[in-house]
Amino acid sequence: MISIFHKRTQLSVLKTGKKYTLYEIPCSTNLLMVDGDGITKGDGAEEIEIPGIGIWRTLMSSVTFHYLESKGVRTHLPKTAQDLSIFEGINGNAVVISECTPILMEVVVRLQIVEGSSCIKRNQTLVPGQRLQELIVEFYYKSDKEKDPFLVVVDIENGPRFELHDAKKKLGTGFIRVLSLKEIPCSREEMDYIREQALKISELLNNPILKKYGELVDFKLEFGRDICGKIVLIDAFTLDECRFVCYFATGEPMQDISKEVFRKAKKVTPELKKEILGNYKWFAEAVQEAFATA
Ligand code: AIR
Ligand code: ASP
Repeated sequence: MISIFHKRTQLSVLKTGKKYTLYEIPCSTNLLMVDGDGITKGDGAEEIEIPGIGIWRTLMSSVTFHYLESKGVRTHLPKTAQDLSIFEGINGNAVVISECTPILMEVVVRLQIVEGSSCIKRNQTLVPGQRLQELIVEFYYKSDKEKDPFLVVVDIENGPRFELHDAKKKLGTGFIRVLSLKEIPCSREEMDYIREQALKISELLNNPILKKYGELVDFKLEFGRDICGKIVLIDAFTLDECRFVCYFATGEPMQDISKEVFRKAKKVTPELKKEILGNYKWFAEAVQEAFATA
């Protein structure tokens, strides 16, 4: 873990996640979110480090979050611009965020179905290559040890029941358990609001400049509650959270340049790390062109 200083005071760590470390900022309710260059797969089962990837992820995510904010999406970004030069020990791999309580749910939006999409395993009427007229929005319960199960809300007489199902089994055959009252991530109404926000974000991300470079296939979002209890977009938007199939000027077949490259790799080699780093740099620059002035 990196030591970070603000006016000679070492920042204390609030939380360490798989990818980010959150540091407390003295005399502030904001936090510093630092990307530590790790990349994981299999719900944290395998982790490698790619030095420099954090800078590209931070760039693509912060440009996207600023763009979404400017279009009316509430995010974890603080209301006033933050000066990162007051911190020592970071180098383009950190953002200041306002403190939020995460909602333990992953929200996936699908614009297309491709080979490897988990929804094919649950719904065999979906086929790879399919472009969706009506986008699919799905919810998953955030639990590494249960492998982020699929969250299904069933309306029963005395209110909604939140069921967990194995995300990789045909629906109806992979029931795991029902969430207890205190585990329920948010209300039915909040889920509807989150779905609406996810669709709005999808429309904003499907931007003509980005489309020049390739196609956004699907992406994952996370939400949290700010100190006023309002639901805001949190976490990040990077190639770790989406599939993006890029076009090549050379006419080569289209290729998914997202974290899928790491997920599918059988062996980690220096060449693989270089390829992944190159993909992330390329995407950060494309995102910057698409969103920085939009
Ligand atoms: N995702 C889901 N959990 C974690 C992440 N990052 C993202 C994947 C993919 C989308 O959600 O990166 O872009 C759908 O994944 P899947 O495996 O459900 O088809
Ligand atoms: N479940 C996430 C992913 O596949 C993170 C991880 O695997 O650790 O991207």
